[in-house]
Amino acid sequence: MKNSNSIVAALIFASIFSIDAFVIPSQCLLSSSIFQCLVNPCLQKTCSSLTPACISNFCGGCYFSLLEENDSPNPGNLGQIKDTAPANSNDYGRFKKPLSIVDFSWVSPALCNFVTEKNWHFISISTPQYFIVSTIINLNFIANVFVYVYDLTNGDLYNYTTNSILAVDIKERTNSSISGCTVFNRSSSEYVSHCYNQQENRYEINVNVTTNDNIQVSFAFQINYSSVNDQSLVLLYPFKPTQPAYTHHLATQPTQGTMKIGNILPKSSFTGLSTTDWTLAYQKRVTRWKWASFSVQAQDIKNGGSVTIGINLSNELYDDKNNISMENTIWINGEVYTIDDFVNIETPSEQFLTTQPWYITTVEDNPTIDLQFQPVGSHQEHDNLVIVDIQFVQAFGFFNGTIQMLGNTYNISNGWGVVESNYAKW
Ligand SMILES: *[C@@H]1O[C@H](CO)[C@@H](O)[C@H](O)[C@H]1NC(C)=O
Ligand SMILES: *[C@@H]1O[C@H](CO)[C@@H](O)[C@H](O)[C@H]1NC(C)=O
Ligand SMILES: *[C@@H]1O[C@H](CO)[C@@H](O)[C@H](O)[C@H]1NC(C)=O
Ligand SMILES: *[C@@H]1O[C@H](CO)[C@@H](O)[C@H](O)[C@H]1NC(C)=O
Ligand SMILES: *[C@@H]1O[C@H](CO)[C@@H](O)[C@H](O)[C@H]1NC(C)=O
Ligand SMILES: *[C@@H]1O[C@H](CO)[C@@H](O)[C@H](O)[C@H]1NC(C)=O
Ligand SMILES: *[C@@H]1O[C@H](CO)[C@@H](O)[C@H](O)[C@H]1NC(C)=O
Ligand SMILES: *[C@@H]1O[C@H](CO)[C@@H](O)[C@H](O)[C@H]1NC(C)=O
Ligand SMILES: CC(=O)N[C@H]1CO[C@H](CO)[C@@H](O)[C@@H]1O
Repeated sequence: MKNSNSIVAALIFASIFSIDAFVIPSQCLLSSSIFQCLVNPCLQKTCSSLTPACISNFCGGCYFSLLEENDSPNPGNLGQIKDTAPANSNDYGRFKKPLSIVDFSWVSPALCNFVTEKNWHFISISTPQYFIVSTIINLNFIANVFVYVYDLTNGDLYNYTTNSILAVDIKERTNSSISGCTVFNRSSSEYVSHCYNQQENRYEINVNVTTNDNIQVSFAFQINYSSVNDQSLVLLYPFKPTQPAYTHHLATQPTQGTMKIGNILPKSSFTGLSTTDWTLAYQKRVTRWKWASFSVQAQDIKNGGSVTIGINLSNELYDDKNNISMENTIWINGEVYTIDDFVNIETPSEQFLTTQPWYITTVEDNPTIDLQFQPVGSHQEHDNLVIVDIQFVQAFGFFNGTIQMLGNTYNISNGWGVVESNYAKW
């Protein structure tokens, strides 16, 4: 993203909220230049309940600190996963069913939520030949969209990535993961649309984009998912009592659709397994996380036969006070299980994140996880912008190893998925 764009975004953003005239800071510790802001980017006046530590900072740019600088302590364990949906949008806990409307207006007025809510919709589809990712991240003041398609048979990668200042190209926003659409639409040949069709019980993913190498990629996939019959992980997690995050994860859901890649692949049909994540969260000032996910057909070593296995394992972001992630989840033949033990995600050193193996292991048994992830490619965003500092690395590749659980041992061999290592300062 270009810096000038973000400055424009910061200025428009500040003026939308009709903020006070700015104050020249008394000192600039980190930067030699004082940036000439037209308005005070600090939102203290407008959203005081949410911005206890709002600081205007003009050192090198129009900075504004939306939320507290200090990390608050992690909450206690959120308890057993419940078979139901949350009762409402502040019923913190873990659930197998999603909410039909995620409504954070109890936290603060919509105007304040506009700048602090982050909506993230990630979808991955693995077919025998292709590994496909489609993601829409909407921060309201900016949106980031990326799509990539990796051909497992020859290593070709089709990559599309873009930003939309003030999210002007986000034409529809959902209230939940099980209704309506999130639509990025710049033109009839540049759109990414993620919808949930309640009549048909499926997600409908429609994409038409031109890759960085000028190849037109279009696909339409349906991901079967019944919010009544299928099990998912829904986590309503308090960063603080008044700073919620809602996230709805699915893995191993069957998917089918068609894809066309320029002159390379005529429109063809595919079936596969998918992994999805729909998140609406209040941004913390600083977030870090590590994450691993896949959906695969695995082999049951003891009993023979094949089972579907999905994982969503993370570290740091949604931890409880014992550093156990509240969203560590495993799906075995569609049944969801939470993992209430520490899962170690051991990354290679920074410069080898996207080339060398990652190791994912548990210390306790049941499950005993012993997985190795070999990166093959990556999607990276390194933005050090006026308003945000994002170091985002999503590597895709294959997992192999074993998972022992409930007396069975499952062999994961060449299971395609992704890992992430992130640092973001908003
Ligand atoms: C979201 O929820 C609000 C309040 O319940 C409602 O007014 C609005 O129409 C919903 N929007 C969508 C896109 O469903
Ligand atoms: C994108 O917008 C155009 C016109 O603005 C419309 O014709 C088209 O149907 C939209 N596509 C999607 C996928 O929403
Ligand atoms: C995608 O965009 C291209 C280029 O404009 C167009 O030819 C094609 O019909 C579009 N495909 C779909 C499925 O909308
Ligand atoms: C998804 O559901 C539809 C309708 O029930 C079914 O016809 C289709 O085979 C399912 N797809 C997969 C990949 O299981
Ligand atoms: C949790 O992790 C932090 C940071 O690594 C560490 O300082 C703390 O001691 C850990 N707490 C527990 C209960 O293990
Ligand atoms: C796609 O291209 C963007 C911009 O060049 C880059 O930041 C990103 O890492 C690429 N993604 C993949 C999967 O290669
Ligand atoms: C798992 O991957 C590693 C590294 O890519 C490889 O050395 C090992 O042989 C693989 N194991 C299996 C069972 O495929
Ligand atoms: C797991 O499956 C792979 C591929 O089928 C095989 O090479 C490997 O020996 C199996 N590992 C175990 C522990 O059975
Ligand atoms: C697919 C999926 O479930 N992904 C989520 C798992 O956990 C990480 C870490 O918080 C989320 O960022 C993923 O989106």
